[in-house]
Amino acid sequence: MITVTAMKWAPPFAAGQVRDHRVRWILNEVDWPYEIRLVDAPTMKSSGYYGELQPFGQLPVLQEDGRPPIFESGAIVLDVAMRAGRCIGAEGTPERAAALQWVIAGLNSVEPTLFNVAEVEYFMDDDEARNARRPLVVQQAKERLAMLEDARAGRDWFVGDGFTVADLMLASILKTADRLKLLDELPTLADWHRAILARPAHVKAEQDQKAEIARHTPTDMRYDAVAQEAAP
Ligand SMILES: N[C@@H](CCC(=O)N[C@@H](CS)C(=O)NCC(=O)O)C(=O)O
Repeated sequence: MITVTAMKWAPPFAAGQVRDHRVRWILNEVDWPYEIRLVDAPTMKSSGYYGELQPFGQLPVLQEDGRPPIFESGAIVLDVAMRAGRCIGAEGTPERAAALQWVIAGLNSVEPTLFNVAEVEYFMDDDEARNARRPLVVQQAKERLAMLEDARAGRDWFVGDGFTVADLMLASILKTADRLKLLDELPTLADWHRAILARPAHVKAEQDQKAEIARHTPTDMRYDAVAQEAAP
């Protein structure tokens, strides 16, 4: 049986976007059954977790009987797709290379620009510093998204004639852009995004994650226990 770690609770802006949704999504696409292991903050920061499952004390991690655990949402998505032989083009083909390329491009060239904006909007307390940084990071993110849309060139899929992990990863990453209103000036990219997210495999992944988060509260994450441990 496959088990995927997920958070007991996440803040409202993150519900549906915590990265285990990518893993649930690809598992739903390839129709592999899995269970969710909900974890709290002290568990993620425990030596048993970062020592054996995820060296940075984060999630998601995919555990499977008879195999070493695997972390990094991108790596897990690629591993599942390759082993299932679905959504990733055949081994050795240009489609496989292009699918890998777009997954890495999403994680390495698109997502960081969106995080810069997210940091400004969600995590900076100093209003003056926030207002000073905002124009630059918003402009950089918008430029990168416009280039992404140019590269898609009106096609329904980033690779070949059907859905691949390239579409999955880019659509997953663009959830942050959508939430930050960065797709408003790119209506055709926004249309593509909506169409990819309407896939039943994604709808179920997102609904399941949101439902688990809604069943819990910040207290269930036990952040206080982590703070106590870290105190001098
Ligand atoms: N590059 C990693 C990032 C993992 C990550 O940032 N996970 C977040 C949830 S989306 C997390 O575990 N946050 C809790 C923490 O860092 O303590 C991946 O894609 O798997």
